[in-house]
Amino acid sequence: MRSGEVKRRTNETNIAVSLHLDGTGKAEIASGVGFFDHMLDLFARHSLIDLTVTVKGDTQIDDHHSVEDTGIALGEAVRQALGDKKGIRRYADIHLPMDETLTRVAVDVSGRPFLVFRTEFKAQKIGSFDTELVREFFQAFAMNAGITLHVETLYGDNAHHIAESCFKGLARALRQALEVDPREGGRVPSTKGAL
Ligand SMILES: [Mn+2]
Repeated sequence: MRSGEVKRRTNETNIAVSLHLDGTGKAEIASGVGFFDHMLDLFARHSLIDLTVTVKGDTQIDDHHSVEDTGIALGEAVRQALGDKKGIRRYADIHLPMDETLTRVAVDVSGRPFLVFRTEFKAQKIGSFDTELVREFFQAFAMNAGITLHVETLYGDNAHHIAESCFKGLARALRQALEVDPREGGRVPSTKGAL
């Protein structure tokens, strides 16, 4: 079973993340941030990762620390679950439409953290959620999962749709890239022999 478990505590947040990569998308999410719960829930559903996230954060300030630190912990848990990355597909990309919005997500599960994030929001808030936190989450996740992650929203208007297309696109791309490819025969998918 490819599993990861991370507990992360600072003066700003107290986070527990546990996941099974080869799950069915079962989610138990309590991040303390309503819109972010919605994003993590659909991330689990579309990646088929079983995911439990519990966050106690300083949301009396704002949602920044809770969202960023959850990205860190979730990334660490994915990296832990992947181990030596033997047999995985490694690369995947997807175009994820949501009504008027289209977002492209490409990943390389490379061990080399990098984020390209070309998504702009026309609104600063979705309810009480700051749209700029979407980028903060993707940055923290990519750095700590050790993946190269490119996100580009090609077009779109509605901020809720744009955020959702990014999270669903990440989920669907990871679902492919993290999958074990039987043709790899358990080898590390790199000519270097290590990722
Ligand atoms: Mn929604």
